[in-house]
Amino acid sequence: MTWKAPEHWKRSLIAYMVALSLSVPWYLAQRNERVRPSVSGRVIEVVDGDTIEVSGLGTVRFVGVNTPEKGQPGYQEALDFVSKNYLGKVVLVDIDDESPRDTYGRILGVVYFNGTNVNAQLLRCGLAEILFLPPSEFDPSSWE
Ligand SMILES: [Ca+2]
Ligand SMILES: [Ca+2]
Repeated sequence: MTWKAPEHWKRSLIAYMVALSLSVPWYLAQRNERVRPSVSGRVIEVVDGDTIEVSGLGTVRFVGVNTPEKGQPGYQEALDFVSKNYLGKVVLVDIDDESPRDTYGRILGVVYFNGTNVNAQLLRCGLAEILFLPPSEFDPSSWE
């Protein structure tokens, strides 16, 4: 004796499958728009030691660190370092999920080049100091 599901069960199962197949891509698209884990682009301008312009993305501020401002000691060194090593290169930006942009509208993120965390590299080279502004996805104290 074989058991057969009633016809209305089958219909509701199909309706459920259809709803699921429609909602999953929608959910992923929503999630993607909100989080956008990492975006790649070319460094088209180095604004200063901790701020770059990335094609297709905009102005990116290296999160978790700060390099000296114009007129302060170390400003030129940080600017030259970033220009020499990353200008024209394609980088991957991991946008800060907790604070995607700062108050100036700049994207906050960790910049990677060939797998190297550039934010951490600036710290290690003594060109930047930690600047931790919560909430942030990243903990710069774990980079050194
Ligand atoms: Ca992220
Ligand atoms: Ca700075």
